[in-house]
Amino acid sequence: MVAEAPRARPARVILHLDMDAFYAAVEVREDQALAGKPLIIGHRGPRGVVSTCSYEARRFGVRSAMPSLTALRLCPQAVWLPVRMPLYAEASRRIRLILDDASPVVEPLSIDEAFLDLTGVVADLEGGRRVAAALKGRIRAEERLTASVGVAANKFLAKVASDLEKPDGLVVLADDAVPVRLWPLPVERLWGVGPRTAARLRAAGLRTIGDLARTPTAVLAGIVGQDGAAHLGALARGEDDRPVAPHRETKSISEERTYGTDLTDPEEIDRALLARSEGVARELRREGLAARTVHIKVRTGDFTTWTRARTLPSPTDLAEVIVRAARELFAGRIRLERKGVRLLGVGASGLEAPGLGQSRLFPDAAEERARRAARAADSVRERLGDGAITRARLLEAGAGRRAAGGARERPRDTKSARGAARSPRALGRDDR
Ligand code: TTP
Ligand code: MG
Repeated sequence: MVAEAPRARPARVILHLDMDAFYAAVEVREDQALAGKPLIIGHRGPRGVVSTCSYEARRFGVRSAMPSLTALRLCPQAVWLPVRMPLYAEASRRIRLILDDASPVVEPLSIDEAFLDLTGVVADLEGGRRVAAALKGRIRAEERLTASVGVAANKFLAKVASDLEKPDGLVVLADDAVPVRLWPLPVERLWGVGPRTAARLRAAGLRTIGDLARTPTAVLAGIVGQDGAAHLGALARGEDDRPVAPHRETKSISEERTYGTDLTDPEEIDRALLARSEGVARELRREGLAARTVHIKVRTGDFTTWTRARTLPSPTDLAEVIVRAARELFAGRIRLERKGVRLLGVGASGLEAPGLGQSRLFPDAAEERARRAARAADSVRERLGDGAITRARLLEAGAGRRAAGGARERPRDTKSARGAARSPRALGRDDR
């Protein structure tokens, strides 16, 4: 018998797909009269923000998350439309079915983007290119929408590649093209580099990814610390071994926090209930979901843990509604006696996607206004960042989802009920 030679890990083929001007493109599909026009999706009022806009509007400098007033000034002739989430969620679901046909390993990142692992489906990056072209073709034919796709040996490079020739792009980024295509890009394009890190790097004269790749790790460590230097150095060299984590259906969304000092002041407890409810509501909106059931979890100073749940008359994604239920549960169903609150959590389950078989999920005008305001606030927070929110997913118990290159830390005091959910905020932001 001949001993088997140790085998190197096979090269991977990873595909990243991101729809072009997604909400705007869906609206154009619904009304061809909008084609070719500068189109802005968002609330036009004084406190509104732009969700997205057509590429025609981008020529005037309009961008996602921009205050609507700025967009109005930059492009007064633009057509404005409100966000119609059920429509986009439905398109997203159908695109997802197309992606599922191409690979058994699909990781959706947001409503309009996903990673596919094609290792084992195709032999090499050129095989990946063929799959990419076929996917774009099907999405164009069946959905009348365009997507931009990147193919590379890892998630980071695939994501960079999909963005290089947007819209309607298809870029295969081989490792040997990293110096030409990756290195000229600004450091902000790296996962984990936010405005603060970018400013620190800039102050050290490091502006491009190439600047980082050429800087010895020891020098980089002096600027961003040991871990940061290892992480950023690897990405700058085009290395990233995070796996594509296939989608698991979200069963519940929850946020809980443990306090260093037990909470005793009723007002403080109420603020905590509100903050957790807001986090959960925001995450529901981000996922395009609404919840039928609200849970609270309370651990007192003596480690007694209480969980209580209540079903709502109709599903919601609004903090006002969630906190009302959480307050009622807390006031009516928990006996604190004189003990303080050590841990407080709010959760939502019985999740449904609005618009998928549910025709009048949000029939109320006042609620719709509240939702619009909440979404506007979401966009602002998206820019400024916020605390982590955790999700418990089906099949997730025990499956650590922390991605290898994920850089961001979950706040120590926030965790998921099942202990294995990731922080979607960290992924969402780092992935941009
Ligand atoms: P993106 O993929 O970031 O943007 P996009 O698809 O509109 O444009 P492109 O990818 O071609 O650059 O986001 C997908 C959708 O998410 C977008 O159509 C609207 C929504 N969105 C917001 O509502 N607010 C935001 O701040 C961002 C960035 C996106
Ligand atoms: Mg997009």
